[in-house]
Amino acid sequence: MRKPVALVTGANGEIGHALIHALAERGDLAIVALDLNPLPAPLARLCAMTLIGDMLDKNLLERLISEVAVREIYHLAALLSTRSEYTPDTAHRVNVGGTLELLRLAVSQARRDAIPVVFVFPSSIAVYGLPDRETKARAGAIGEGQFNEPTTMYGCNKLYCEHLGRYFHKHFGQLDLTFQPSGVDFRALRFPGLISADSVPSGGTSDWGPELLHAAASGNAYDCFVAPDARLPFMAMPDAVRSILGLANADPSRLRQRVFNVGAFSVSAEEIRGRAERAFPGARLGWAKPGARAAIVDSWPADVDDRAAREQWGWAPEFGVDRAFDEYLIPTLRRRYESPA
Ligand code: AKB
Repeated sequence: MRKPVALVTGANGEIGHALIHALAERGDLAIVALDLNPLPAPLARLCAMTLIGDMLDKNLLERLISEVAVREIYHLAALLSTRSEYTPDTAHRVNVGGTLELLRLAVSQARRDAIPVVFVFPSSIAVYGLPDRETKARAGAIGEGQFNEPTTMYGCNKLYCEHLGRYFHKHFGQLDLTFQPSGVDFRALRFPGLISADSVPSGGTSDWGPELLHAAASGNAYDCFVAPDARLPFMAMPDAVRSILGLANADPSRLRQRVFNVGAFSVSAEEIRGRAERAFPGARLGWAKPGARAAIVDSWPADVDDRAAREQWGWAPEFGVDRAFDEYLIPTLRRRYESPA
């Protein structure tokens, strides 16, 4: 009998690390981690199997479902927005090609055992494209159906993969006109910028939030690449992981859509800087001249309307802005940089 598992791609990223801990704590499925790079040993010990390789490698994926029964897929692997602008072809290949391979794997797996596979896809506020700062200021918290005109390759990739997921959720291969269900239970979250006290992201455009905070805590100088009044929705990493598992575990009969905004709090760069300076006096924080990355931030919403997630699967963040900074980020960063591991 093949062991039932949860597959985590991009396991070595910031969400991957936090999610593996949470899945291990949940404890109902063994974990298979897939990444291009080896996991740190303590994390690898929480997994039944760690695969070092490329999700575009068909042989690797075929071998995987011959050895284990994949019941849940957390497809975290992606090139983030700034990195994708430097290498758009690679971004498309990895972000879209990788998702397509994983969706195919989910169909094969579901058909093989006649058991649905839950496919959780972290999408992003990058799917939105607001035309200018004035519209952004006026729009406030925007709903899933608004401004779906991404300005970045990454945003296009995420929006298209949401559509792919919806397509696979319904059926796969409709030319025979039988509309056989694919067995893929696709569920996506549109994440705001994420802030972890344990890691600094790389390659993203919302990175100014976490970069500024980590720099202040570690005593490094930092010039923020967005204007002081630039505003984004953000979420603390523990809430991000809770939202992933909340959606994965949601009662399918209550879900009326496949893609959900998830929000926590909305802050400006000036507000994050103020909080960082109060917590870490002597922090050396300044402003760089806003450039292309700032323009991307200007095209993303200031806040998201997540009523659908709240109503359909009970989403509620535990960390509003005060709690996120005062009870999670600042104390954890203090411990981390005062006594480095
Ligand atoms: C990025 O900045 O690319 C990501 C995102 C908002 O999806 N953090």
